[in-house]
Amino acid sequence: MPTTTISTLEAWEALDSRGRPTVGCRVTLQGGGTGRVITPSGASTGDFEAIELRDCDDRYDGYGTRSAVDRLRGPISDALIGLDAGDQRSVDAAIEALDADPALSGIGGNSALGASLATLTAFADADRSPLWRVLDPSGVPLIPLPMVNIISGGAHAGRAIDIQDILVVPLGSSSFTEGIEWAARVRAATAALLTEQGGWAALVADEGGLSARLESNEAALALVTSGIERSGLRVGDDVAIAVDIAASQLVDGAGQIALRSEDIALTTEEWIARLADWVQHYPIVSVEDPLGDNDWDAWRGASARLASIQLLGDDLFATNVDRIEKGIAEAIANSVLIKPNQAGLVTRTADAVTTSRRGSYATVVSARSGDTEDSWLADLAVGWRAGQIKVGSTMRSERTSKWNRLLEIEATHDTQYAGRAALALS
Ligand code: 2PG
Ligand code: MG
Repeated sequence: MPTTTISTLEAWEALDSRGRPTVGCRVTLQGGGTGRVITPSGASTGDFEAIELRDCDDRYDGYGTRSAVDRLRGPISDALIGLDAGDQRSVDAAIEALDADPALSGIGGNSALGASLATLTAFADADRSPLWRVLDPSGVPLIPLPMVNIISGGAHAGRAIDIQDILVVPLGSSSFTEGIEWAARVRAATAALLTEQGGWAALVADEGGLSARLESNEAALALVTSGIERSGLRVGDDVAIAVDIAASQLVDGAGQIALRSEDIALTTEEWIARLADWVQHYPIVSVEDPLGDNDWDAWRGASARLASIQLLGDDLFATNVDRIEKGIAEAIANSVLIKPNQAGLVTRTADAVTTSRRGSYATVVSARSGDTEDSWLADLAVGWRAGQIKVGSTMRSERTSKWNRLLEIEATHDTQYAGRAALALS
């Protein structure tokens, strides 16, 4: 029996960074290797992602995960014990075989990801290799370009503004270490501007970004642009802006985009025109989920109109190979957000990265708004050579654990920095 045979699987209810229950899982191998993970959880979840199992009872407002933990201790454990952790595809196939629903609603996407990732990290432990090295056995480690949250709205900040995330991309930086310092500098400058504007409480949102009630969505874009200026960095050359509209949260009953903080609803054509106008006036290089996750026609229109910048599908693609293949075939968007818990399994996530790359679509590995102190996401981004990573802001430990892991890898290895070239810009 190889020393990497799975011998035990343990599971427990843990808490995520929003204080909601999630799933902890530890896998131990015959030779003593162990892997332990706590899974993340989103707030602006799309319709096409793997489904989390929740207890829907009196505890934790219904968010309890005892049922997910039971699946891990019972059927998932029974299916995995005796399998080789070095054969991730067979491990994931054994988890998939327990559920007739591809969205994993029976065993839970949260339980499935916990077991799948704990297996991968246990194998890396047994191999005495960093996790990224197991995924990229021979390459010079490619450190991703960060996308860093500055202002939050939407479901992450009490809907203070409608746009969910306004982020910065330090595209002129020559290393990750420099890029993250630039992003922190812009965050501090933007916070100082908010304070000076008077009366605004710069609250910390779910992902560590600033939150404030501004007069409009555009005012938030103007504020971050001023923050870049104030930080002494060159607007657009050193640091540019990315936005995540998370539009699935904004689509109203008539299929329009409702900007509730401004009390208006726009047709998708009017909305795309407005976005194109913002791209002209602000240093925006990346727009994520500008439209609802089922409105392929409107996405087609946006793909033509916003072709020069990175158009990123998150809820649209849901880290799902079939949806990414459809997007590539129809030239919809040009880049893919990669979230392991949208897919529910390591191999599904890895296949989403491979499919995107085959279609020349850029990839951005992403944390969730409810995340954990784990840092494996940083290793996945390096190991899969994703090129870009989005983790939230430069504060709150569930965010800095990922940045810190990238700082560590860059400081202790000969690395290559993905930098500006990772962006899907034409
Ligand atoms: C997103 C993520 C991370 P959530 O929409 O990209 O910012 O948010 O985890 O709430 O889906
Ligand atoms: Mg998103």
